[in-house]
Amino acid sequence: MPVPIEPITVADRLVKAYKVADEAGLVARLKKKFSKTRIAITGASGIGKTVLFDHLVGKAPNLYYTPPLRSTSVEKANVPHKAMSLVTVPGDLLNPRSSALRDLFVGKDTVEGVIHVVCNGYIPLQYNDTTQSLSDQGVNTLQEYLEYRRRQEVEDFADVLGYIQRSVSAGQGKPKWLLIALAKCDLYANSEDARNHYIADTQSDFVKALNDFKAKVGAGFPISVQPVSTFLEDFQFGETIRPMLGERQRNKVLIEFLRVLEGYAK
Ligand SMILES: Nc1nc2c(ncn2[C@@H]2O[C@H](COP(=O)(O)OP(=O)(O)OP(=O)(O)O)[C@@H](O)[C@H]2O)c(=O)[nH]1
Ligand SMILES: [Mg+2]
Repeated sequence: MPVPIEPITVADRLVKAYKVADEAGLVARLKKKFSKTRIAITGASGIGKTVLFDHLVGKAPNLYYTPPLRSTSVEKANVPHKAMSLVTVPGDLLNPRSSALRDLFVGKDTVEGVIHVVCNGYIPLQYNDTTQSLSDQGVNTLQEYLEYRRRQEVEDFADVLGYIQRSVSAGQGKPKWLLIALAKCDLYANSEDARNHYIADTQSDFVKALNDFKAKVGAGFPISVQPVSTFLEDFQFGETIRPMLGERQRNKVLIEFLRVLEGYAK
């Protein structure tokens, strides 16, 4: 008597094909290729997050690239050909910022890593600034303006570090690293003052905030500081500061930044 042959359905074939691919390691390789490391870009308003984001996700540079207006919501995109997806947190101290920070730093959807942007105070005048309001706060010269903005940068930095630290302490294992971007470095590349403020001077408010954070999350938490430059534009406050990098040097700095970022995203 002939043995009955079991009919093989399409579904059976697919299951079999999946099993073969899985055993050969192909499924794991494909998953790795298409799963992106999610990274938040944080920092105060006007610090350069969206312009950096646009350069990393391939929206810029192009001939017609112009810097965006103040962001009012998060921006999300993948970095082409890299296993990374980026999300910016609008810097303005209003609703979109706090809800974005909550979404990105609390719960199981917490980001893997953080790019925190600072720019040595080279934040353009904001919509609510007037000469009078600045003068009332003792801000009249460029030096006073930069110091005033750097104080705001530190406040914002300490706030974001608080989010990271609470998330790490909650035991989620995320974020896993922090990359501090010294953005617009074309405007202050040789500045001893900037070097001291961000790196060397343990008395600077910035370094103090970072040391406080390190003491809380432990020495093993990876942190690095990397200069970056994107849009070569003059900065004006009383006097004009011109970018001191040419396009080729800018590209080198940007590529180096991407290389460091990629090292974390692997
Ligand atoms: N010289 C110079 N200027 C820059 C650079 N990047 C950004 N800028 C200037 O900084 C401005 C603000 O940059 P944005 O990226 O819009 O700032 P943001 O952090 O996204 O600000 P919010 O959207 O308000 O949170 C831009 O309009 C440019 O004028 C840079 O690399 N070099
Ligand atoms: Mg923006």
